[in-house]
Amino acid sequence: MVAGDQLLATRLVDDAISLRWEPSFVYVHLIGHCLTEIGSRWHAGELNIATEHRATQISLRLLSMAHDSYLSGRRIGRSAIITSVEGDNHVIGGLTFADLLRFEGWDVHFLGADSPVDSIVELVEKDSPELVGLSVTTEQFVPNAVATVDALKNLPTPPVVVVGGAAATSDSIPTADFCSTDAVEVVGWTQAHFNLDESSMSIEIMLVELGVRIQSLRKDRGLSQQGLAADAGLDRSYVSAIEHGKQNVSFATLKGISDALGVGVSELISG
Ligand code: B12
Repeated sequence: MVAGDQLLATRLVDDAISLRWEPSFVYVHLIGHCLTEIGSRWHAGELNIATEHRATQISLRLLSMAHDSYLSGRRIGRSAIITSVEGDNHVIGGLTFADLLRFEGWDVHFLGADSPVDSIVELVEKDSPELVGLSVTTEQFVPNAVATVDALKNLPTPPVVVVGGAAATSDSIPTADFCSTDAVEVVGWTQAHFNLDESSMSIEIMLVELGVRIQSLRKDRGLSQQGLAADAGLDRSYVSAIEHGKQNVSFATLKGISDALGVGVSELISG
């Protein structure tokens, strides 16, 4: 990224995705870490602003690629609005949290950088998301984070508000429901807060997840839907419906599919 070699950076991230690294690892420890390091070198006067800008643009491309690869179509029927606070132009931390939530099945509206307090409040009133995530990276914008949280908490039906980013601390933003500099920690907190563990998953969501797993295993083996259907003794359109989570399946069907894919039934169910 420092050398501006977008092709090589793309190949590395592509490899990480093919090896099925956890999305949080690719977002935070690979791409995010590079940016943090580049920031330190810029601060130390070793890199100029143009080099840092170029790295940021490469990161945005890499994140978009990772987003498209990891998104599964899983939906849990919860919605969130994520944005950086008024004045703050750093978007990548907020985008990281937004995408990690999307991978958990949240319906996420990401607004990007520098959203004025009033406009955030207006949108929240209109869309009524269950969760609002605010990003604040530089300390000078902490008062704007506080003002946004306070305005949201004064709404008749206030959303849950989490604040993240390098300048987010519970001491400076006491009215937020949760503050952390670590997006993965906030995803965990959110899932627990909304009781979104496996046992609360609806059958509908479980079928979507099952379909995604079957499709991914089938593709790994270079099989077409027709090929899998033939091996499992099923109709192609039936396999298509299962892969899209639109078909409840019997144990016998699951066994047929797992045999055809060469995996155990338990692997199909729990991933
Ligand atoms: C890229 C960058 C920029 C770009 C941003 C472009 C863009 N489109 O995002 C630009 C050029 C605009 C920029 C501007 C400035 N920047 Co700048 N920037 C950076 C840099 C190099 C990378 C930031 C980044 O994306 N990091 C990677 C992400 C993944 O990390 P993160 O933001 O910390 O996010 C993680 C968590 O904090 C958390 N998180 C973040 N947001 C949220 C939100 C929610 C809801 C949740 C749950 C979690 C969460 O999740 C992420 C993963 O865990 C950092 C260096 C650094 N150490 O981070 C400096 C840095 C943040 N910038 C800094 C500074 C000083 C500035 C400027 C003031 C410089 C200037 N004099 O003009 C301006 C401020 C402009 C403004 N009005 O905001 C300082 C901040 C120092 C401080 N503590 O106040 C840093 C640390 C550089 C440094 N070493 O001095 N910057």
